[in-house]
Amino acid sequence: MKVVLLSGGGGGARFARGLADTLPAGDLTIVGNVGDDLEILGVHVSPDLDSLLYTLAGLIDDERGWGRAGETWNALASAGSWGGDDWFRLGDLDIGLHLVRTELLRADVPLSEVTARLVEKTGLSSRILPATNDRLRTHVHTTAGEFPFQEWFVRRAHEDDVDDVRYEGADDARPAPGVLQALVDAGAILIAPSNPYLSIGPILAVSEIRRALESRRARCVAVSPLVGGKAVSGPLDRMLSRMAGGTSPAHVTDCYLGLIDALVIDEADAPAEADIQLAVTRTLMDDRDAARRLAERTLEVACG
Ligand code: FO1
Repeated sequence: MKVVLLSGGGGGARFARGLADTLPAGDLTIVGNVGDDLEILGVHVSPDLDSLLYTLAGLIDDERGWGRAGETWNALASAGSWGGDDWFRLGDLDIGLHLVRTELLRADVPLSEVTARLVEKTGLSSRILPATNDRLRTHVHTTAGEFPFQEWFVRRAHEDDVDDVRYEGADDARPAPGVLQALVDAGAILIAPSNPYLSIGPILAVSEIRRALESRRARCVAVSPLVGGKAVSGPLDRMLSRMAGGTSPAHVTDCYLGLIDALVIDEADAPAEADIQLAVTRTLMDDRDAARRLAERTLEVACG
């Protein structure tokens, strides 16, 4: 069965690895967020696509949750000493990938083709597609002003409370080649346990992707990124409380109104009743086996 996963980095990437460990080779297509992308020190960085690539290829630093295992930071320290930006930490191993991507993009190779070439180099059988090849950037409106995503998330350590999120360029963005066809061909569509505002929001802000989900024939199942009403990592619980009024499963499903048929939630979040099908399981992916079990359970729910 062909499966499409909409995903950010981090938890989404770990869930993607669980799916890849479960599904037959070639059955998984991942549509990745590009709203976090940035240009820094002359290179184009696609953090979520890279977390997916590194995690699936076994290259990720599992503890940090982003970047390469065994990383060193000499180039960054040197750039910093010459007055360059060093708040966004690019490691020596990581920079190699950004150099290759940036060179190809400057030669007008679209991001989807660049990503396909990088995936091919790892020998992975899953497909990773950027949601769009067009420029789409997440900005957050906070109590301290409006910031491009990484300026707020990394540079300001996501300390300022968020009132709103804007996806610059979304109105004109078209789905990357292969995205709509993958959604039509899918036997199941899954939404990773990623931040609905910051990771999945930019994907759904591409109107043709949202419309494809609204008119889906396959079931669509999301996995809640909350455990006991708390984000496993990152600012989601604070954002949901402030922007949606709470951190229950209903507050998560409200982010996906009309787009999902079921939500997989953690045992710690089970409510007495709900408007939508809720499947309860253990969602914490503390190791690769736990991610595979969550993927298996989510696929069962998707198959009805
Ligand atoms: N996250 C940080 O918290 N600090 C960093 O300096 C940082 C650098 C970085 C470099 C490459 C990359 O692929 C990811 C990186 N991340 C860093 C993670 C990233 O900012 C976020 O986790 C994602 O954008 C959210 O999914």
